[in-house]
Amino acid sequence: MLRRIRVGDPSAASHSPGAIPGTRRRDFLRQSALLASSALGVRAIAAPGSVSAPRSENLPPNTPRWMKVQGEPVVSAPYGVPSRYEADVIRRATNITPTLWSSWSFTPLQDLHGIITPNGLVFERHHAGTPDINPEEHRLMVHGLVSQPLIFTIEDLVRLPSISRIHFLECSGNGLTEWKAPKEKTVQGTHGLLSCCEWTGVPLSTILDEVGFKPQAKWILAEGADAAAMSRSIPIEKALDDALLIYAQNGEMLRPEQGYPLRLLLPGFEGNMSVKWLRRLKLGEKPFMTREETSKYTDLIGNGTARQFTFVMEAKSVITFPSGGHQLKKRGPYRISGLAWSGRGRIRRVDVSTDGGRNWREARLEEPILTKALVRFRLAWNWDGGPAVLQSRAIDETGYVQPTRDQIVAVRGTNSVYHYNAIQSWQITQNGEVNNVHA
Ligand SMILES: Nc1nc2c(c(=O)[nH]1)N[C@H]1C(S)=C(S)[C@@H](COP(=O)(O)O)O[C@H]1N2
Ligand SMILES: [Mo]
Repeated sequence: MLRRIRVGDPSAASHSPGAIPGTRRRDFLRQSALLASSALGVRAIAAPGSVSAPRSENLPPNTPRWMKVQGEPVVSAPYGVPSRYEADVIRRATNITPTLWSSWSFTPLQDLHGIITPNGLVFERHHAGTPDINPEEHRLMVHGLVSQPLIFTIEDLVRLPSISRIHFLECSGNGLTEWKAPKEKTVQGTHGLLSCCEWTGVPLSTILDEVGFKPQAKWILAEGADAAAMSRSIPIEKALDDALLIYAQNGEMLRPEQGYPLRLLLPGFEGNMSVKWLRRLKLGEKPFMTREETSKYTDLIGNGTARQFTFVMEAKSVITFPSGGHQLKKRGPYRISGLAWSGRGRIRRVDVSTDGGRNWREARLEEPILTKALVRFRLAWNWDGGPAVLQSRAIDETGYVQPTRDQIVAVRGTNSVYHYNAIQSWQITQNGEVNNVHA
């Protein structure tokens, strides 16, 4: 026989020690339960007067199976992994590269909460795969226009004064498939070359002081120890400002894919300049004109010329719920949620439109709002069951406004690969499907 349970009923409270019986609490819970049921298609849990009809022996009012036996013993997983029910929350590789060595995988932004990307889900971009580096055999050499060239071990570096900072890292190729027509189905594909970690390391300025850089030194060549020997020229101003030599990520040593045992991090700059597996810094007077800044990482403009050294990732935002591939089950209240970021500093405001950009409402920005970091935004929305087009627009502290697609195409044409930061449109159809469209 089915039992009726009322929230606040002392018999129900036995399994929820925090429950406070009382009318106001009961009303609040009732409203939340009803809201949850209408917004998410979840059953109203024990809404007063309702009969709970369990579809499984583990649902209320039964005692679930997992309360009747002991669980897994401590340290069954010496290094913990997510629940097996989260097996779909994974990086996914692009299908547009011919090999998996010079390729990339995307962060599943649709499944993440808050602003931090867990280490196992940080997108990867390698030009020649991930090297297997023994930290004891790894060195950082600093030379060129310096008074004292030096070679550092990882141990040497870790002993120097370190700091931790939360910053986003975005590949300048994020969204490259979207220039001409909407292509990727999900936000993982359209925006997933993006991560945000707490990075720990030594300010590059500290190392430059150690080696005593000469006044004529204006650029630094950074070289990786992978088979691609990935190399980029870094302006000295950035090196002295907020550049970091990173050895740890979200509290543990870097993951091999992220540059173990040492990487450069240039907050707010295009991802490719944050050289992984860093082995060499050479100070010089001029940019070194490496392959990655001549043939690659330049932007063709409509008039046949190209831009070079487009370092900064301009302000951008995207709605992650609801987003491509989601299915809204019924009309009613939803909470739109998404991410905004700017390579120039803090996000000041995010606006959201549900009618393809005709009307805009200001979203709520969630703390913390950090410089050159992802910011989570949210907005309540009532879906009336009709067609809708959801968009978000970021404005950063410099006053820069994220462009519409038409605006960026007017300035840049559609022959670029990198630095696509147009407003993203998610179309909601009458059946509640969510699609990537250009609006
Ligand atoms: N040595 C080296 N550094 C590198 C790369 C590389 O292939 N080799 N890829 C770059 C590119 S294009 C990007 S976007 C970022 C990606 O960092 P992640 O793999 O940690 O996400 O690393 C950059 N640093
Ligand atoms: Mo990149």
